[in-house]
Amino acid sequence: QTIVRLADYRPSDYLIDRVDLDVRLHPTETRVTATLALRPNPDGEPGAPLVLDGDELTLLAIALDGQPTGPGAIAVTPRSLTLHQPPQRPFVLAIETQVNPSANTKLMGLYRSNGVYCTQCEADGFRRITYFLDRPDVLAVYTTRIEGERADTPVLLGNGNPVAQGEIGLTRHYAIWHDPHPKPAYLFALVGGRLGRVGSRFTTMEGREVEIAVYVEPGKEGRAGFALDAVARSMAWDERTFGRAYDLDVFNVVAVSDFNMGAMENKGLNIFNDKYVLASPDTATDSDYANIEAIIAHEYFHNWSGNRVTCRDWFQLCLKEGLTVFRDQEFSSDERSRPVHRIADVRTLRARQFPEDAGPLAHPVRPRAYREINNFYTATVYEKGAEIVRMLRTLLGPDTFRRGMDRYFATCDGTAATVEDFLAAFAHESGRDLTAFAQWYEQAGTPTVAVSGTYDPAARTYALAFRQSLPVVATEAAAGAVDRPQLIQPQLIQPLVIPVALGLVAREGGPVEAVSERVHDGVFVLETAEDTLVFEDVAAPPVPSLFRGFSAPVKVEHALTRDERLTLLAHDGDAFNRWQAAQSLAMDVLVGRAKAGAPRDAEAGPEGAALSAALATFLDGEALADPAFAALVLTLPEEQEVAQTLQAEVDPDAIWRARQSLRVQLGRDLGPRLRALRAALAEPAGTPFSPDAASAGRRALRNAALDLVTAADPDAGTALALAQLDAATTMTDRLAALASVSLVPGEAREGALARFGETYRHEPLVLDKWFAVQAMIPEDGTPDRIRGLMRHPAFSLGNPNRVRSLIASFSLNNPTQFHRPDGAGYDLTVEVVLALDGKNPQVAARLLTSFNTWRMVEGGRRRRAEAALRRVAEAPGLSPDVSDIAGRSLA
Ligand code: HT7
Ligand code: ZN
Repeated sequence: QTIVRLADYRPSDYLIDRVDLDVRLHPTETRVTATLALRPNPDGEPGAPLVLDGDELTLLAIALDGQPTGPGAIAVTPRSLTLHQPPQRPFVLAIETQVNPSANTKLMGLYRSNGVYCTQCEADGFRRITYFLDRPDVLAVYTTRIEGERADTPVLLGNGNPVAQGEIGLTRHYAIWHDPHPKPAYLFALVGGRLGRVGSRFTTMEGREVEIAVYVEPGKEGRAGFALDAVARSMAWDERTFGRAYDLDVFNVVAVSDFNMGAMENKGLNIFNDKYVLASPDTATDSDYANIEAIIAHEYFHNWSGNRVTCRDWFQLCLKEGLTVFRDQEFSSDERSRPVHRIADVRTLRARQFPEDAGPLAHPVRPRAYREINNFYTATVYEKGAEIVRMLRTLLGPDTFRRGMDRYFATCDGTAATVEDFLAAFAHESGRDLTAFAQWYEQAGTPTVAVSGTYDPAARTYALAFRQSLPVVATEAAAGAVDRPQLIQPQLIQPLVIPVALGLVAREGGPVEAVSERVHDGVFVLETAEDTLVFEDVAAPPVPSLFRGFSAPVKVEHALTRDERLTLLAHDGDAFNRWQAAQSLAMDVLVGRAKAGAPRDAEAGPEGAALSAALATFLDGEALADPAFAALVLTLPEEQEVAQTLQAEVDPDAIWRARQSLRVQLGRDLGPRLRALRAALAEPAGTPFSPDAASAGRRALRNAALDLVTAADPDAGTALALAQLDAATTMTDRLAALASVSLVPGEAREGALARFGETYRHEPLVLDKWFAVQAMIPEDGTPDRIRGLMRHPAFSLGNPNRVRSLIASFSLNNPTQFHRPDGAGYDLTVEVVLALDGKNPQVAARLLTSFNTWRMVEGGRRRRAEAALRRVAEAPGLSPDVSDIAGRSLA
C-alpha cells in the first residue's frame, strides 16, 4: 500500500476545463459517458502521459478528439486509464464506462439507498463513476445529463442550475443540470429517485432569488420543515456574519438512509444522512434538532469555505473542515446560547480529539503523510482545526479576523488553496508574522500548560508562571512518518503560540481590576516555552480564572485548592470557567475514588459532600434562570475523560464505580432539590412543542435531575422514569426516561425496552436510539444482548447508522464492557470489523478506531486488546482502510 506524502505534491500534468456527463441510470448497468475538455498544464511536465484514476470501472469505449484511440495508445486497468502520448494542445477525450450501483456497498461513487440513486465522491469516489483526474486541484465546469425510468426516478437532480428536461419515449425521461462554478470532482453529485419535496425561497443580499428545497422519502415531508428552515437561517447568517451570499438559483438538500458520514457539501446539491434531516417531536430529540441545524449550516457554509475556495490537496483538509466547523459553531452559538454551546463543543473535543491526540492514531492537524485519506476525516482535522481558527480570531481580534477572512475569500476564490494561503490573508491584514502560530498545524499532541500563581503582599503583585510542553507520545506522530514512527527529539518541538484569555477573581467574589501591559482585551499570549506574567497593584491574593472560554485546546495543570475552585464556580464572570470549576471539583473526586478503587456504594466522602453543597447553592440561586447551563453543571465528567486524566494502567471498572458512587451521593444530597426542580420545570399540559434552546434547556435539566434521582434511589427513580415514558410528548423526554430505566436491571427495564422497540418498529432512526441505549448498558450481559439485537429485523450491517448505533455505541461509549477483562468486548468489535470490512471498509475502519485507547488500560486488558488488534492486522484480504488503522494502532 503506497504512502502519499505532502512533500511529494506536484501539480497535475493536465487540466480539465469542461466535463459533459451523460448518465443513464440503471440498477445494475448504469452507463456513464464523460466528455472531457483537457489541456496540458503549463505548470506540469510537458509530454507526460495522462493517467486518469479509476476504481472498479468497466471501460466500454474511448475516443480522442472524436476518433477511436489506436492500438497501444492507451492502457486500462480497473484502477487507471493511461493515454501514453496525449496531444500537447487542448483535446477532447470521450470515455464510456459502466458501473453497478446496486452492488456498491462501499457507499462511495454511485450507489442506491432504499432504491434512490445517489453519489458520494469525497474524497476519491468520482473515480468510481468515470476515469478522471480525481484530485482536488483539478477544477472543471460540469454539465450533467441524467436519464432514468420516470416511474423509478421521477426526481433527477444534479449540481448547479436546472437547464432542461424532457421525455424519452413512453417510460424514460432526462434532466440537464449546469454548474457554472469550476469545481473539483469530489463536489460532483447526482440523485435520481422517488422523493417527496418541501421547498421555499430565499432572496440573497445580492438580490438573487434562490429556490431552496429538501427532498426526503415520500411520506416524510412533514419531518423536513426544520431542516428547510435551517437552510434559510444559515444563508442569512453567512451574509450577516461573513458577507457571503449564495451563488446559484437553486439549493437542494437530499436525505438518504444509507450514508457513510453525516452529510456532503456537493455544489448546490447537499446529500445528507437522513438522521441529520428528519425531525419531528415524536421521533427526534433536542440534540437531534441541534445537530440537524448545525450540520445543515456546516454543509451550506462549505459553499464558500470548501467549494468556492477548495483545497489544493487532501493534506489541506483542515482548510475547509476546520474553518467550516468553526463557522458552524459560531452559527449555533448565535442561534442558541453561546456559553452552553461552547461547553458542548469543548466536551466533544475532550471526549474525541484529546484521546485521539494522545493515542497511536495521533497526527498533526495538517498531516504530512497518509495511506488512506478516508481515515483522516478525524476529530483532529475537524475539531482541533476549528480551535486553531478560533485562536486566530482571539489573537487578532474580531475586526482584523473578519478582514482576513474577506481577503482569503477574495484572493483565493476559484482556486485550490493551502493553509499558507489562508494564513497569508491574516498576516497581510494584521501586519503580523504568523510563522510561529503555524506550528499548530504541524505538531500533533495536546499541549499541557502548567501554571502557578504567586502573590507578593509587599510588592502588591501577582505573578503567573506558565510553562508549555508537548507529550512524548504525540511527538512520535508529529514526525508524520506513518510508515515508521520516529521520535522527534524534544528539543525540536517548537513552542506554540497560545492565547490565554484570563481574569482575576476576588476570593469573596467580583472581578479584580489588576493591570498588566501584557494583557490585551483580556488575553495574554504565551509564545515561549516558559513565561511569567505579572499583575501590578493587586490588593489581595486573587483566584486566577485561566483559559476563559477555553481559549486554547490545551490541558491546564493548575493546582487550585478546593476553595479556589468553589470561588470560581460561584463568582467567575466567565460562564465556561464556572462550569469548568464544577467539572474540576468532580474530576478530583472521581480520580481520587478511582485510584482508591472505591466500591460502588462508597460512603459519602467529604470532597463529594463539598461538591454537593456547592451544587445545592448553585441550583438554588440560578438553575431556573438558565436551565441548559445548570444541566451541564450537574453532568459529571464522562468515564473516558476520567481515563484520560489517569493516563495509564486504567481500570475502567474502578472509574465506573467511582462515577456511580458520586452520582449516588449527589442524588442523595440533592434529591429534594432535584425533585422540586423537576416539578418547577414540568411543562403545563398542552404546551406546544418547540425545539428552541430555552425549551430544550428545561428538558435537559429535568432529565439530568432524573438521572441523579434514579442513581440514588433506583426504585423511586424507575417509577418516575416509567411515568415519564408513558406521559412524554417528546422523544427527548421519552429517551431520557428509557436511558434512566436501562441502568436499573430488572423486569421494569426489560418491559420498557420491549414496549419501546415495538412502538417504533417501523422507525429506523428511533430504533437506532433504542439500539444505542441497550449497547451502553454497563453490565456483563451486554455483548450477548448486542449479538441478539444484531439478529433484529431492523438491524443490517449494510446500513452505517445501524452499525454506529448498535456497535460503535458499545465500543466507544461503554468502557466497562468494551474493555472487559475477559476480552469479550474486544472480540465482539473485531468480529464486526472483519464482517463489515468486505462490504464497507470506511465504516469498518472507523469502528476499529475504538481501540485507540488500548495502550492506556491495565496490563491484562491491554494484552487482550493487542491480541485482538493483531487478529485484525493479520486477517487475509483486509481493505487498505482497516489495515491502515490496525497497523498504526499497533505501531
Ligand atoms: N466533506 C464531507 C466529508 C466526507 C464525507 C461525507 C460523506 C460520506 C463520505 C465522506 N468522506 C468525507 C462532510 C463534511 O465534513 O462536511
Ligand atoms: Zn465539512
